[in-house]
Amino acid sequence: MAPAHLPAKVARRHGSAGCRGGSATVGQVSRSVAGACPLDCPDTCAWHIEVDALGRAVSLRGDREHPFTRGALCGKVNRYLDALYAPDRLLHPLRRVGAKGAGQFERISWEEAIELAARGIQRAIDEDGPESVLPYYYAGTMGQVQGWTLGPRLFAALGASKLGTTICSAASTAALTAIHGAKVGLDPEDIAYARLVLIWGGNLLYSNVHQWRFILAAREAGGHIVTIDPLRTATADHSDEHVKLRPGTDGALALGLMRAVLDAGAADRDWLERHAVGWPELEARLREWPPARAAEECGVSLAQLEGLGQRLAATRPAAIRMGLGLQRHGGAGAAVRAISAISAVTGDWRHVGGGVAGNVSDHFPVATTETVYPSDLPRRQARTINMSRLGEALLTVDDPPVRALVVFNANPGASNPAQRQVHEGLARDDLCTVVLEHRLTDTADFADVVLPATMQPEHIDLHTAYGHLYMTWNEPAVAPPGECLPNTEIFRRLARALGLDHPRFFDSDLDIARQLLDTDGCRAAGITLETLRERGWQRTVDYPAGTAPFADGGFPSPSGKVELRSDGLASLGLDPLVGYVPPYEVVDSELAERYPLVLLCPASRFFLNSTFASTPWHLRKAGPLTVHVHPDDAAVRSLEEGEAIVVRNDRGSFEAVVTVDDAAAPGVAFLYKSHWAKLLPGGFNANATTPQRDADMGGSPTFHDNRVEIEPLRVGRRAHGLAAVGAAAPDEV
Ligand SMILES: Nc1nc2c(c(=O)[nH]1)N[C@H]1C(S)=C(S)[C@@H](COP(=O)(O)OP(=O)(O)OC[C@H]3O[C@@H](n4cnc5c(=O)[nH]c(N)nc54)[C@H](O)[C@@H]3O)O[C@H]1N2
Ligand SMILES: Nc1nc2c(c(=O)[nH]1)N[C@H]1C(S)=C(S)[C@@H](COP(=O)(O)OP(=O)(O)OC[C@H]3O[C@@H](n4cnc5c(=O)[nH]c(N)nc54)[C@H](O)[C@@H]3O)O[C@H]1N2
Ligand SMILES: [Mo]
Repeated sequence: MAPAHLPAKVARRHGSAGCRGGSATVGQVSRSVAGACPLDCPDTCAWHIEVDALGRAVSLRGDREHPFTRGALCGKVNRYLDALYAPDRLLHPLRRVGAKGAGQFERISWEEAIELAARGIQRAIDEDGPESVLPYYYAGTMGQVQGWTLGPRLFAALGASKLGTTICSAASTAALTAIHGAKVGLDPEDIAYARLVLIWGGNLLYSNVHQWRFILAAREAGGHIVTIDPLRTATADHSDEHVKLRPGTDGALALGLMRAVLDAGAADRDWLERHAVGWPELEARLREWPPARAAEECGVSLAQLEGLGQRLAATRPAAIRMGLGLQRHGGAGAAVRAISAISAVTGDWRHVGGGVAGNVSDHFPVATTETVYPSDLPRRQARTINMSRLGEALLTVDDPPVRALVVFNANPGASNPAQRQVHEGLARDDLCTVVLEHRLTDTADFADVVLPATMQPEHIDLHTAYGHLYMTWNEPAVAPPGECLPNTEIFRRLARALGLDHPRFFDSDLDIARQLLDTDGCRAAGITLETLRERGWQRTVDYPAGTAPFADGGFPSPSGKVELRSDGLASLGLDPLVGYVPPYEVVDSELAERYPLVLLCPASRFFLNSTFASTPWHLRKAGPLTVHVHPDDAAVRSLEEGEAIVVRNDRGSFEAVVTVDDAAAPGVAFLYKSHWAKLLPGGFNANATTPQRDADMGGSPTFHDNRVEIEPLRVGRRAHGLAAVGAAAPDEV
């Protein structure tokens, strides 16, 4: 394990993203290399890795000059080097020797491994056509180069099934695109200027920690901070007000609040007339949403809803920081639209610090599509498979069936809904599965071939962000261990083995980065590969923080306005007007008889999805898989603090321990995602119960719209393996 406590006396950078020298001996820092945290998180931190004379990374710290992340890393990433040097790091290609899922492998050479993978893919193509090949990937790294470029390019050229990348935020994307034209909005830095902040469906202190500093700045200037969440999270605890609404009813809350603004005479009619489409229709619809109706639907008191409505009517600027938790429900897209509409109704876009900050990644002018599908490379049409329905795709799709699956930057065996189906599908004997990974995950255990991939300090990458407006460069700091290769190089070798010879399959990582940056937007922002490598990070928009870029409209929608009524949605058969779509299982009273508890499963403080879920420090800090149950619900079921339980519904079940608290309302239980299923006593995590059902927009999954029942694990009261490692050592708290 790398000693993480060595003195980090290094030349302070501003400028070179590359190396800074010093005459160091072993263990002493000899150079500092600038990079980016690759994790799927809004914050995309700029970091520096200190490397010793032996070429080992010895410490890691945040870049103090980065305007958004400002030198602090989160607790889990402070221990990133534990994961880099963890004993479970894969160092060599492997071939499966045991049953699928058993995790038994033997070491093979790269030549054999690539040959095996290529043979599996070719056989699927020969027998069932190219659509029987499915690449499966997500944001295990958010790096643009190691992420979704050479792999998708290769598979598109083969004519493989395309992947609908829905698992996280597709409903939010569809809704933001419908209302604003793209994923754009309030600069998250500017929330410091707001005098009212609504933190809506996001647990910032766990999953967007660097945002908090800007919220504190707003509060120090007299701002009022409200968290809207069914759970009393740490974020809610640190806010001035908590709206503890019924899960999945945010759209109704937004309509009730807009109605209150209207009733207070505070709708900004002048701004709406000039910069919105559909206000008269929305105004008419708001007449159907008196605050009392909204309060009842959301399970909040009328006094609280009216109080917040009056505050919203009276306070400018008001900022909304939208998380993604609220859009893991049936009515997700409608909710994101309705919340976004608030800022138009209040005219908040006029003001610095007013408006909605959801996903802001479309402010990054990178040429993703052009890079993945270069014009000189023939591309074949193919069907799309929704990644959130992977279980179904592997078990029931037969036109053609999926015969070869290539997984990278993702761990669907832990992170996907309908986990039993996913595992059953992965266990199919007639499926060839290739997994590019750092460790033997729940998914890799089912692979025919496992290919060891590099981690962030070992490869080049380029990062956009979804929670701030700075592009970041990642320079390799250390040599890859063992035989690990970057994803890109693995795809080059695979292309060659598949007999492909077009030069676009062999572009270098720097070529790809250059292609991504070849846009007018980058030119306007003064970003080139050279400037980015030199400086480490750069702002991606051509206006500074503290600007209200949408004060006079200019949204990237077809009309250039906020589209409260969207023709695009109408053409999809969806309600064109901002409105409310109720959740599915939350409001299903028949289902509630059998499964009385709604189970939420949001971001864990110490894992990043299932990343870090095998690293000892992180695992110890996360503790055993623990379901929080309200005292009333615990009493009815005779559940005692700390006892082993089974959580189940028709889709499956998992084992956990219970803790009794009132963070949620009666009828709502919760736990944090995503322990590795194979490290849990029953072999499944919460996703054994989560539904494979699309939300209203985008084919998004509905992880939090999930009804379950909980009972004590009576069979022999099995002691929970993880409970033993659950207690944190006192010095680590
Ligand atoms: N530490 C850590 N950070 C992470 C992650 C992680 O796993 N760990 N994951 C990363 C990823 S991939 C993502 S997408 C983001 C996710 O992070 P967030 O955007 O914060 O999303 P969630 O964690 O799903 O849920 C956030 C909050 O929404 C609440 N919520 C659930 N249902 C509803 C609802 O119906 N209405 C409202 N108003 N709130 C609701 C949950 O109780 C939770 O407190 O975080 C990223 N950052
Ligand atoms: N119950 C429940 N489930 C959820 C959610 C929830 O709220 N509740 N949230 C969902 C959300 S928001 C998301 S985004 C998904 C995330 O689901 P996934 O995208 O599957 O994320 P992880 O489970 O973290 O798996 C990422 C894997 O990528 C690997 N990886 C990282 N970098 C690289 C690389 O450079 N090369 C290669 N080859 N591999 C790499 C890591 O080792 C890790 O195993 O999970 C979803 N699952
Ligand atoms: Mo996500």
